[in-house]
Amino acid sequence: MKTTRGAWALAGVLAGAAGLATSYVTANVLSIRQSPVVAIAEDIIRLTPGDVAETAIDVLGHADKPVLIAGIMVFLVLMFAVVGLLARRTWWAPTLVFLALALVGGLAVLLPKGSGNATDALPVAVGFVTWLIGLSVLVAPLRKAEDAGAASDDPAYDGDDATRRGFLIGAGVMAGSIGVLTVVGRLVGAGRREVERLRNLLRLTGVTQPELPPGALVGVDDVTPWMTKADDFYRIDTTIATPVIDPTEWSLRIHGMVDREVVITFDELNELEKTEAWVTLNCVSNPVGGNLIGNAWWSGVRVATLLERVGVQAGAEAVLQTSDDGWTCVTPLEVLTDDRNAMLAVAMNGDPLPIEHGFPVRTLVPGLYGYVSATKWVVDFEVTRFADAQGYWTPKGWGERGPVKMSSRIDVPGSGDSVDAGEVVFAGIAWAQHTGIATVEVAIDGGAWQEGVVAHPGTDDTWVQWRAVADVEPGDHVVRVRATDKDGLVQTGTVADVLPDGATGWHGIDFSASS
Ligand SMILES: Nc1nc2c(c(=O)[nH]1)N[C@H]1C(S)=C(S)[C@@H](COP(=O)(O)O)O[C@H]1N2
Ligand SMILES: [Mo]
Repeated sequence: MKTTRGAWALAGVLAGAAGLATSYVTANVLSIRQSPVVAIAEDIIRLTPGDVAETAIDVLGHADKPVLIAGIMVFLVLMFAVVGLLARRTWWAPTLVFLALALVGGLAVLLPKGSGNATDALPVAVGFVTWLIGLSVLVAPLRKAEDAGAASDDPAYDGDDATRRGFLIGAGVMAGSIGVLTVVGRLVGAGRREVERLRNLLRLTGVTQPELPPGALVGVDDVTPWMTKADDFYRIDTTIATPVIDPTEWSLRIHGMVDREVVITFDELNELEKTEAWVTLNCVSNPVGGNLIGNAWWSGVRVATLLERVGVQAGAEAVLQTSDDGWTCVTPLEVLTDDRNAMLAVAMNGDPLPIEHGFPVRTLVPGLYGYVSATKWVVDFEVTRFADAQGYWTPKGWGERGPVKMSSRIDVPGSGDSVDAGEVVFAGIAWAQHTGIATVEVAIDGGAWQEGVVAHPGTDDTWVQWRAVADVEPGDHVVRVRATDKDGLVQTGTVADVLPDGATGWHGIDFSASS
């Protein structure tokens, strides 16, 4: 033995722990909801079959998550020790193990796609790089000792004292850094934990729980659920560090072309009368058949109420909205003040807005894409003219107005599914917010359009579920869908890209039918 196995294992454990520490700090600095280890724990909980999970909760009570996290840590420490031992022989085996662990972590963070965006994977990337650097730094003296021993005639020779000191110093510095990073990570994360606590304690007035509107369901399993849960709601924003706002410190300033400038606090907003509605929000970047769309029960204060307070001056056309993180958009005054009840939303599906979806206040305008209307973490309204203001996305080539384009999607059968030939049930969703969907048709293999059934939810500001039945011969087929809105406009089959103002074209899927 030139160097002890223990030293190599220790090098692996320390490098591994250092990577966990840097990823933890990164997650907290960016106010990301979960560090990678917590994300893995939550995914395991979510993917655990119900009966197993119930037994675990019976046995462990509320400790189930901490116990799971502790278990993951023990597993990781063992893996890191193995990595250290592997490093004695090769460089690629430890790299592969770290890579595999990083991939699992990255997947765990990005898998629940509702809650995340790409920056959520940054902590994992930082941790991975730390692992590689940490390991190579720590094993360098061990390798030197090993080589020196091999070159020596004395079988007991295990390198000089300087080399051993090198390893001990490296290991000590790394252990100390891990301790410091963990403390820093906790301190940095305290801000978000405190705001989460305040959010849980918040008592909102005039906010009711969502209730399924009669007639909203088309009665097909596997069609997109009527309500999108907050955790499943797509997330799009340009922020790197998620704004974490204490509601007692939040305010909205309304100024510009107004008679009296107003600054409204969260308490004042909370006292005002609420409007509530089912509204479907979608992203201009949603491709045909894509899922950057969600439907929720929103509660908030009408923007019109606040604009009446400030007195909008003649000649004003729009509001330049600014969020806490500096993102901006310009929204036409007419859609902010007409009967569609554009709102400053404080609740989503009956709960205070999730931090990722704009806590404590965001704007919501039925019928407009999010990029020109749905400002999360909104703090400033400047009443202005289109000629005098520009939002974040318009100079980058996106349309100035951004009204939602009618679209429809097939959910059932799934792409590539096999079904029984004969009468096949197709189902999905269609939307034309604030105009409303009248009918939906499907066509098999480019044949005649056949009308389906639309489940009308009693509002035009949401998606609708639809279902259609068509006779299908055995073989491979493609089914397409198109909608018609309540103005009689038929959804165009002309294919347009998402840039500059939303995709068009018919969604189609391939499926096969067997006799
Ligand atoms: N502050 C802020 N608000 C924003 C954005 C943003 O980048 N920053 N993106 C907008 C876009 S493009 C969309 S589609 C919606 C998405 O809202 P969601 O993340 O709650 O689904 O938020 C809008 N509001
Ligand atoms: Mo968007």
